[in-house]
Amino acid sequence: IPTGTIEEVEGVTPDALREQMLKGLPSKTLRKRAKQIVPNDPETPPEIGANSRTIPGIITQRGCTYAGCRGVVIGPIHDILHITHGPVGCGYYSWMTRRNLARVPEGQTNYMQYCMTTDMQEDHIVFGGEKRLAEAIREAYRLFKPKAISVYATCPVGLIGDDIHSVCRQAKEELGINVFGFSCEGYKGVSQSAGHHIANNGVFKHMIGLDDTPNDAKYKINILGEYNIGGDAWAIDELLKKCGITILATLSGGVSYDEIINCHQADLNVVMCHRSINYMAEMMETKFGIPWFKVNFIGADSTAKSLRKIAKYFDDKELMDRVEEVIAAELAVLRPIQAEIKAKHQGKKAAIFVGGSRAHHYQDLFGDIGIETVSAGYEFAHRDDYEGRDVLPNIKIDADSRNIEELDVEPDETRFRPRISPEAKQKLIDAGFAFSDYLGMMREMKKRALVIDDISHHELEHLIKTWKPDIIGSGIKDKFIIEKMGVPCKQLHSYDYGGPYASFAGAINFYKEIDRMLSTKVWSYVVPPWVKDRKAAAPEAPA
Ligand code: CFM
Ligand code: HCA
Repeated sequence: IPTGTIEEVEGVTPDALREQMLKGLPSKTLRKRAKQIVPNDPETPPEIGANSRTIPGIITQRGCTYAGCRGVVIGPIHDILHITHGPVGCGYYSWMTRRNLARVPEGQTNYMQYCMTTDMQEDHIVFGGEKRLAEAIREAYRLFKPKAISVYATCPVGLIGDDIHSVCRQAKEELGINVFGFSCEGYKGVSQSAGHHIANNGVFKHMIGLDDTPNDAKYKINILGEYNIGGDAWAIDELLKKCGITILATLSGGVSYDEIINCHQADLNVVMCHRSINYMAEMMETKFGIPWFKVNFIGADSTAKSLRKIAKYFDDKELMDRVEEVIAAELAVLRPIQAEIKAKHQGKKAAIFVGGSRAHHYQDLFGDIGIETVSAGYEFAHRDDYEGRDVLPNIKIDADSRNIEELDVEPDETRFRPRISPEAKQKLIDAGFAFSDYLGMMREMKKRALVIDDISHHELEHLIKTWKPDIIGSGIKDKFIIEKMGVPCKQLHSYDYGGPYASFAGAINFYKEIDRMLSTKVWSYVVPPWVKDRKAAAPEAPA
């Protein structure tokens, strides 16, 4: 639990800033937003309004269910042929817009650069699109001969009621390959989060456990919730290899279909992004007996902590020693660079608003170089990602679970194999080891830091004007608005073409990048729109 309180920033208390943000909103909107803007308490995280529908008229950064399913969780599997069933726009706008990288060996299949869609026309909306879809699957098979085809329903498909699942079942029979569909219509749920859930269920049902070939490597793990943005998964892979730990599959970054169908052979699942994949971790534990815990490879100390946790789980002296050696060698390179950059930026302040996990993880990385996060929030995470998983039983209505098919998962009697003895597990728990748990963002933020769920542009503008953060971590939808207000914005979704930022090597990249961004003179030339006397505000700016 971090010590200290954020009493005020630039002479303004968190409560006063919150008032400013809420002032003037219509009363219903105000009541709703008031629940979503809360000063933090790390000891007893306050209840926050999360995972509720954005009020129309508020400019949000959120995406849709289709984006969460096709774009985030399944899209990165590079040798599945992904077909978007719908009008051309959804396919087109999900074509390589997320930086999930893949390095595919010569001779192996990579469909990542392709964009496949049924391109529905008015005729199909009126008379139904199932035939069109069946033809598209056949055509795709004829041209590419993929191992698996995956179909994604977009909004109009749900509205007209095409049964994509029966089309997929028939195609599977006809073609003799794995074909499956996702009812991930964009309007389901309140954000991309519903799409994660639908994707997890489908991957579990149609892929996990298909290939039972044993794997006799030592220390076999899966990394869940790591999507290889900017090469993060490669950086983690390299680090774990040095320690002698084998990654069977990374769900779903830089990963192949064959790796996924065999990944239930692992001894352990570690979870990076809890929000997008906690469902999978739970289901694999129930069905196969694979335990899971949360890790974070973003930030030097967090990376070291996560490595030690994995080594401790395996309870093997040789592994523990190797992990310590690797940590020592990596830190010997990292610490001097970190210290030099920290000396320049100690005391600066950041605000971070991203997705469903990075607004938490990146606080550690900024903290490494002395930059404190005074305000943060997720776009679409749920209360457990803020307050900790222990609030789960108290959450009565989970807004998007109403629309999501739940899978009934039971232990698979023939394949269920406890990976760790109950005694060994209990010993770890007694030593403070948290399985199947996530403490959430709030317990790791300072008291009274302002936590803002699904922040709007209006609120962001007040934050910038009043608290004047030195840097903001966010995404493409607000980056240039922020920068036109004179504040550098690091995209923490796409990494602005940079990365990797995970592991020790990635942390060094990040320190240097933030140093460059904060050190350039260009920000002193930018005059925020609310300043009247532009010349006086930036006397040195080129005319
Ligand atoms: Fe998980 Fe992600 Fe994130 Fe996410 Fe995303 Fe992403 Fe993100 Mo963009 S899975 S919740 S739905 S860590 S795409 S790789 S960067 S919003 S914080
Ligand atoms: C998505 C993908 C996204 C968008 C990024 C952004 C990503 O939400 O569909 O808003 O900058 O990481 O690519 O989150």
